[in-house]
Amino acid sequence: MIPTKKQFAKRLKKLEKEHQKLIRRKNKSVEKGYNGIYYRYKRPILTAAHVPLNWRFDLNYETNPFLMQRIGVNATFNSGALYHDGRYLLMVRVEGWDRKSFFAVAESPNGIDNWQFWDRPVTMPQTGNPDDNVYDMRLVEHQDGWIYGIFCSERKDPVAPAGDTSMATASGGIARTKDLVNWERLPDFISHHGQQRNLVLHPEFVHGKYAFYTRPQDGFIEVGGGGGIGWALVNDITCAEAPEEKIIDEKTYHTIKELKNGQGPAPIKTDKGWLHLGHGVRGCAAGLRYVLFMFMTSLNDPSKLIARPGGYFLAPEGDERVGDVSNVVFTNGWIRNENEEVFIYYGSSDTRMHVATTTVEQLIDYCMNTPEDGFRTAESVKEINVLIEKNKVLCYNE
Ligand code: M1P
Repeated sequence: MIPTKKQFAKRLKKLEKEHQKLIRRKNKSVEKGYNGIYYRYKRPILTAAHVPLNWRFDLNYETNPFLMQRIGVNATFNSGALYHDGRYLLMVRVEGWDRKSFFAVAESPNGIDNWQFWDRPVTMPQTGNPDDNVYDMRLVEHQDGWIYGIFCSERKDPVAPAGDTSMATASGGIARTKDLVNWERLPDFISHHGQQRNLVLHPEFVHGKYAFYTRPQDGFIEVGGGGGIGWALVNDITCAEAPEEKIIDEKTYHTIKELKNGQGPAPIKTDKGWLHLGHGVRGCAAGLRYVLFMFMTSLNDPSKLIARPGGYFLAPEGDERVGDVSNVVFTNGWIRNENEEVFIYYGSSDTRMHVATTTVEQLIDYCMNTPEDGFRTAESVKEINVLIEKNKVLCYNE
């Protein structure tokens, strides 16, 4: 039976009420399990259900009496971030039921909760070679005055044999804007070292050039001989071509980045050096495991590592471990505000978004004072013994 207009109106009211309740819900940091490095939060900050109702439902009784969802949203994850004029903004990767990802801006008054999407998703101009899919945008306010969006542009591989419906290529898409609404698309990044995912623009000129963190890879999934996080200087961003890519953070046997690693958001500048956050991937019987890790580079030379804390910084926990691609945390956005607080935005299992909060001071301390990976069990045990010895001489009187 076709619902009456009255029933339709009642259902719509209920939907709107639930949606508003979800958006307005407060989030709280979790004290339990605090590690002194950052706070996690009780709830995800963005889910598919946060996406505006008028992007998904035809709200007209005449054309949609069953109030069916006409366009489905599957996930909201891997978001770029920008702190602009005191506003906390995320460039969210929204994935539809049709598997296509697109970008949409969500804004929060405090960086933690009350995230609300802007009126429309981003309409990204195309190059002469249209994207089949786009995702994982890094937002960077560059010294040149533009806000850049650097993202992965995925296309069907033109050399895929007939009948192969999965071979794809990944390239670094580049676009710029002043307001996150109107975008100028620039040609894709040209690499001479294979495909590119996890391309990130450094926010300042280096030797008068644009500098990029790259991730050369032999294929769409496998990095192969690609090696790790690369560094490339580019003369002109309107036709970005990197003649050379130097690996600055290599993937390494028996570490959290044994199979691959990638720069997360653009690094944060501090008086002690540049703070970097990235993701590392290792294989195990359950498949690939994605975790976050940190390092620091020199202020004078952002391609030179000055601190390499060993192990992971943040790994999937509890519900974060389960989703469309389980056992994954991934980051491409963080914000440092005027109080030197840092908001780390991360996606879990390619499904939803979370935040963790800390400070610049804590992140520097973490990077400078966490032992490096010794690459062998004996070295790890040695570090624990060093700590036990150090703690022996302590005596806290109440
Ligand atoms: O599915 C896990 C992640 O896989 C890719 O990252 P990487 O290229 O390092 O393997 C990306 O597609 C990322 O979006 C995704 O979260």
